[in-house]
Amino acid sequence: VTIKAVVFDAYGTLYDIQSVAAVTEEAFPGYGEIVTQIWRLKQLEYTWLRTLMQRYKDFSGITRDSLTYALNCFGLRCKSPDAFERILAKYLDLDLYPDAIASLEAMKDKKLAILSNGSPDMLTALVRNSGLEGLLDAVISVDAKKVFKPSPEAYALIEETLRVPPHEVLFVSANSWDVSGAKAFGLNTVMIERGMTEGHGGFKDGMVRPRAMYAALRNRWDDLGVWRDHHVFALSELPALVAGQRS
Ligand code: 2OP
Repeated sequence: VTIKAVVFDAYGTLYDIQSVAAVTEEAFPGYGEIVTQIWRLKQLEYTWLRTLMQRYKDFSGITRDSLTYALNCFGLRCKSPDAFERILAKYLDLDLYPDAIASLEAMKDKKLAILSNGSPDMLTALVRNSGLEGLLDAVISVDAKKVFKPSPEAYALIEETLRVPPHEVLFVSANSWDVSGAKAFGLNTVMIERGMTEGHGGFKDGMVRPRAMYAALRNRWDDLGVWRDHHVFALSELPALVAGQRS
């Protein structure tokens, strides 16, 4: 079967979530790095916990709650409500990975979409601000199902939206747990591996940098009993992979 659709995770895959570090550092000098990492770790944790608890709250609310958690860890207070909103606003205007646009353009003959935990308002803003609007056939939010990835119901939205069956879809994510979820559901998968080595470089004299801790927890492959189909180091490798893809 030929691949008919390529579907991307958003945060961490097309968009660099680490790009919030500058704005958190500006607001809280010396804490930008640690706040950034705890924010993202908690954000994902809350999606999983709320899905298990059947207490859905959209990703916009979860992103807010997890930023509050991260700031509270260090007794950090925003000088004004504006400052909090300014940090949060970066999530609507994250940096695209530099090879994203060229890679999507090179795969124009396929259906292209995002499937993300992000709420529709967040994803609409993100896609518009980054200029991806014209390149995507669909921007799919798990909000339609009120569960987060890696719940199978979330991945089912791909076929429901694009009308392409799972075995003709290539799902791309830099989040290992997301690749596992997609593979368990029956999609073809490719993991983008980024920053693996930071885990080693960031550990020195018994001290670990927050970003290295994040990388150790989230950038490595999790063995959850399924295996990814492909493995790349950058989005720019995808067009060639898709062109040669038969399964
Ligand atoms: C996503 O975009 C949260 O990275 C995850 O769905």
